[in-house]
Amino acid sequence: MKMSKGRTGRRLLGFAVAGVAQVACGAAFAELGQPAPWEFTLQESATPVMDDITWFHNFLFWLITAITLFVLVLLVMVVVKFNARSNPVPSRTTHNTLIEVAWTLIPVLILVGIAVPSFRLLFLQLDVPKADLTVKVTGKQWYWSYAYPDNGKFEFDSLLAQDKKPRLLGVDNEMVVPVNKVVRIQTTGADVIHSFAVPAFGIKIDSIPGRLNETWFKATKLGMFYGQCSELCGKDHAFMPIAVRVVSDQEFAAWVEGAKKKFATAPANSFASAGAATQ
Ligand SMILES: [Cu+2]
Repeated sequence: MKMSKGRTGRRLLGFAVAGVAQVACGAAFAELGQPAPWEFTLQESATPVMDDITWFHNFLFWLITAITLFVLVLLVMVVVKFNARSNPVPSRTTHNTLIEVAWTLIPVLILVGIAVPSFRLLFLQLDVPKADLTVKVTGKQWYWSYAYPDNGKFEFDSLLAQDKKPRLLGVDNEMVVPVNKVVRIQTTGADVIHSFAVPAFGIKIDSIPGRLNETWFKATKLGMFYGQCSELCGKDHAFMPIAVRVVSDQEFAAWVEGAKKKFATAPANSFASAGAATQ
């Protein structure tokens, strides 16, 4: 189907208006701890590590934008000022020491400027501080198991709950952690490689059979935080969400007491013990 120029223009204008409206609404729709419709930014941060990731992402974004615009301006200048019509007798200049030093040195300085916060962030992620509690996360086809070795050695399975909101993110048993406490995550896979990822916490770490990977987070906000398995692990890869509830110290202590009893006898626990038995 052929469109007239006017119609194409109107369509483009329509898309542009819709885009701007979505940009304006994107912030309004953004919800803590979960994705939002038409959201295109990073999820709102809930840990110091994610604060740094967000800062670094924005820093790079503006840097890249400035470099791209600078190169665009240079290209436009070349096209306009130095084409055959406006510049019929080209200069035969081949070297300019000052410019050559500058275009070597300035990119080096820019890369060093990127490297410093980049390495600082890497070390922040990789150096696990003294942990207040450890949660062992086991990825299984296709659900997660959480064990709390510091809090009474109970383990439970967390499966997708079809009836819960948000759709495809709600689970039957959430992982629960206290607010403002350093939580060490130790993760492994029981069958194939999975990946434990919670965007608002800035963590994503592979759960590999036969290995114990380690990461950490310190949630500074109360609420529900969702993530998903982030390594293709089989047919139900998309249906093994991660749900973390961040609560106060008192609520956490109460939850631990309840969980010890609930998961000592819960039938769902057979999944966890079945996984352990086959290892
Ligand atoms: Cu998986």
